[in-house]
Amino acid sequence: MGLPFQQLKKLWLLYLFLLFFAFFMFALSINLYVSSIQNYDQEHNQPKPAPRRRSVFTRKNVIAHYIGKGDIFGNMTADEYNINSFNPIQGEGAEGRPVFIPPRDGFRMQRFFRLNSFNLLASDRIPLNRTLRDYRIKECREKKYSTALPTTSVIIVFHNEAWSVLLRTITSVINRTPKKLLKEIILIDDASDRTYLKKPLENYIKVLAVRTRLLRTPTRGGLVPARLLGAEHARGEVLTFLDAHCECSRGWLEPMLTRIKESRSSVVCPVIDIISDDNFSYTKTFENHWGAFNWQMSFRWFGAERRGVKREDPTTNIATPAMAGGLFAIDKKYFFDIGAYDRDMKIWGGENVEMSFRIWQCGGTVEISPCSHVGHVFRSSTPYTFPGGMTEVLTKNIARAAMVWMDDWQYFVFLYTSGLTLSTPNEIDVSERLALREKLNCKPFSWYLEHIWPEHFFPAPDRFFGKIIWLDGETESAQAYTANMKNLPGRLISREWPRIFNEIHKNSDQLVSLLDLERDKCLRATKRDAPRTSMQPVTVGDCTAHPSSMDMFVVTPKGQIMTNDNVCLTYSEQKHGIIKLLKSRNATTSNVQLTQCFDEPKQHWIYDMDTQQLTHSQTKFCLTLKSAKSVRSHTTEKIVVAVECNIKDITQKWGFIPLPWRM
Ligand code: UD2
Ligand code: MN
Repeated sequence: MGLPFQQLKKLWLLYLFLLFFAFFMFALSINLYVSSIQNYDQEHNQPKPAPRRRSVFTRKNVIAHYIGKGDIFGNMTADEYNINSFNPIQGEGAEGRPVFIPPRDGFRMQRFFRLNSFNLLASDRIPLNRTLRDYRIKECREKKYSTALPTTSVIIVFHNEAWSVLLRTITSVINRTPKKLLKEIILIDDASDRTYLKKPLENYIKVLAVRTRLLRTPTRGGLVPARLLGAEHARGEVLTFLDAHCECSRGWLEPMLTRIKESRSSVVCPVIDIISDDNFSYTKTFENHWGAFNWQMSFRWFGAERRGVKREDPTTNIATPAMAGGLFAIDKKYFFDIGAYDRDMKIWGGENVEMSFRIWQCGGTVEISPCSHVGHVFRSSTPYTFPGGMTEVLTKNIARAAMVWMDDWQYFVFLYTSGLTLSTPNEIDVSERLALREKLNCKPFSWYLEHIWPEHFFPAPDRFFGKIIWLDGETESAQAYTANMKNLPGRLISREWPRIFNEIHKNSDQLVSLLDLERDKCLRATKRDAPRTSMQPVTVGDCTAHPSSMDMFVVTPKGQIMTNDNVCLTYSEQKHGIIKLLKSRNATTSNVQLTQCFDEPKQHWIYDMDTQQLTHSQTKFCLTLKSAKSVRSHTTEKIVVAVECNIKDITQKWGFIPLPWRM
């Protein structure tokens, strides 16, 4: 006889509750751990997924799995990470669909996640030749490509890559590339220690339908020396580089080769689609995007609509100031002529920015082909070791790029990138690369900013860069600031930014010396992370010693007040009706927000050196500091809003303190 129904129900509920509780605690601990390492990652160049049509940056769910190199699941044994557990199930992941791991394997899934910072169990269930949808836009699908295209060597470097992921990359290349164009595949093993990457891999590639060679670096040097080794051995006319965790989709290669045939100094990247690190689903990325980098020289994606670029033909390439780095095709001869790679860049990072500067400044172009789609597994952390230390290696690579290509702007990098200082250059020798720049007769960095990335958010000689302080009328520096500015000859014709910048620059030493970090209050972002797709209000708080970027701003001659990551001070009208009602309960709501820059009047501001008011150009409202009660936290918060101007109002007075950024 079984238990009575009521009792069974209770037991069942208890069981459900316990299950839920255990899951909740688990998720919580993961979440705490993740947020503790996320800050680190954010500063360290982790390329974020490329933009989709709607906001994608914030959507990535990183809660339900383990990230990083911790020990909460115990150390993995060599037996565990050497095992090749590839066990494909027919139809899994077909058409780029996600894979779900049965609950009984949940623990194993978490445990093996950390090996590669992606869900290995999911990948191991997907056949190597899984099908993908056709992700190209109609115009691209209909396009006819010449059959007389140059041949290519596909070069894939890897360090301890997972078997199923590496081989799916290779299989997708073989299956979706016309044989005539694919000269060979070159794999470069960057000193991996996984046993399945030794003899088993050698045997596997022997029988492939396309000639595949495996080279090994003598010691772990990182992706640059590994790619150089591959390039030196390549026999194709074009080099096509891929990361070891990609899937090429239909028609991926022809558009890139077509463009290179047409213009051999064009370096072409595919649209990088997103293969989920969680479930290996393949998600198409919105074509209309381009890449650049932020104040820490980390690569960033931006939407093309912000560039005001209207393309008549949606199949034409999009020029991009920077490439993500992993996936691109380049004419082989041009690759060597233009200086290949900076061989002294170690392990990971910086080489993509260096190459982008070099190509553009020395006469080439970097482009994204909207017709070429390749998926890549974006990860939230780096799974492998960083011999020499992550920060040291990465910042040194960045420093090398800055010293060779950025002219005056290199000091900005040394001053405001954590891990670098003004004395860093003394430890670095880039003479060979400077000689290359000389030989190739390359253009200056100012040209690059002006012509290739005119909407950049870096300081420039015709811009203001520094802190915006609140002149509360009481602190000594506020009074001194006012006194100083009153004596400036230009103040009566002061509503034009170029003149204001001029006055500020002329008096910069004096103004800098007025800044009292202990007592002054600075206009600043409320959150550490730049709002790349959403908005965040601004506040006034303690000024920070740099290199914090929370209270550093660039002002352009048009009156855009920009900060790191392409974020601008924006006037946005309050919503009406129910939304307004709901929002008004939250004190941090304001009609002034930091949000993505686009060249529109609602992001233009005017300053009056006489009245020290900062005015929104359209509404003529003044930037004002307000105290408001937060309903949520029951505390008084300071927020910055835009309201009617009042010349006597002390909460509307602002001053500009320039910061040094070049020598
Ligand atoms: C991005 C690029 C990557 C590279 C990097 C900056 C994309 C999709 N990826 O980071 O190609 O430009 O930015 O450096 O644009 N590897 C080695 N040896 C090492 C370290 C890495 O061979 O010591 C391999 C690794 O196995 C992989 C490739 O280099 O195949 C790129 O590394 P990643 O996938 O960790 O870089 P990712 O995608 O985060
Ligand atoms: Mn990668």
